[in-house]
Amino acid sequence: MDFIKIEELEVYAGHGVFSEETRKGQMFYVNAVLGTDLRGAGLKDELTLSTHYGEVCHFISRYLKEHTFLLIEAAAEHLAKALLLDFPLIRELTLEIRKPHAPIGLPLSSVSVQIKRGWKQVYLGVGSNMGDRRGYIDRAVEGLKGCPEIRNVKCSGFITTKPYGGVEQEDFLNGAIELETLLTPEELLMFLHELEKEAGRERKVHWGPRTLDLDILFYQEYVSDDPRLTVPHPDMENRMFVLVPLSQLCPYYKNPVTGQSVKQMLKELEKLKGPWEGQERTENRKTAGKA
Ligand code: A4P
Ligand code: MG
Repeated sequence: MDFIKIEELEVYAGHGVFSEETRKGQMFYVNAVLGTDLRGAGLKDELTLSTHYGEVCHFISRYLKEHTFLLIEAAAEHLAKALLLDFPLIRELTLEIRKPHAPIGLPLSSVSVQIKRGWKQVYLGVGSNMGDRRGYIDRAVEGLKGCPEIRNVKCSGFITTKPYGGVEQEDFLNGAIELETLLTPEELLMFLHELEKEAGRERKVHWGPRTLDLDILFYQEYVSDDPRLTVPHPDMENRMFVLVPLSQLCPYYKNPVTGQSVKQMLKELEKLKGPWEGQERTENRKTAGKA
């Protein structure tokens, strides 16, 4: 990752918990480190391949003057999101807002907040085994694409699979989805639950039939063993219905816990269960949903 650094940008604005602060305003100083790829712009000497730091500075200044926040925490959070949404080549940023004249009634050289935010690479597993399976999945994909804090949504092919886990039920349609998001893992899970709810998902039987199931398989390098959100998905190495579509999207992506790539996991599983080809068919996108 390369960086563009903006140091001590002065902005006169009105953020603070005291009415005096919003009325009179005061000077704020902004530091920003923009994580991006500068190779193309560097080689070609071409501004359109980079992020115009002048535009970023004017954006920051305008944003902090046009909005009013009680807390510099909120100013930083909202400004970081706005920058990441408006300047697509910025993958991550560290943003500091400094307030040297904070009215705390004591001598103080400065107070500041610093946050780091960015687009995270995520892989989801998706499955359905009730009703119009492909329709439920397609609507979920549209739902993901419609979320402003999600971008670059890409789907694997979809495959028909026998139910895994011992519950007698209809065959599944399974796939994998790649996306980038500004949502935290917990926020993303909540959003996925909303999409499942919109698909009329009812939670009656664990591992039972469902109109739509969306699981977080990988969330960049994030690792959590909390049962409410276990990431990477703990059982993926035993699931053909996860590894086959996932290997279409990211064969060399490594599980941050085991260090095994998706391709290696699939190879190990195929050693145990036999090769995927010939067990169940890879579903053609045109016929998907009609089964
Ligand atoms: N949860 C924890 N970690 C995660 C995560 N990484 N992603 C929690 C999503 N959710 C996660 O899930 C139960 C709880 O798991 C959630 O509330 C969440 O907080 P659920 O979706 O309500 O219930 P579930 O899906 O029945 O349970 P579970 O354990 O998530 O099952 P799986 O792993 O989703 O497996 N066979 C085939 N062929 N194809 C399938 O798609 N799916 C399952 C369900 C079983 N057999 C299958 C398939
Ligand atoms: Mg689930």
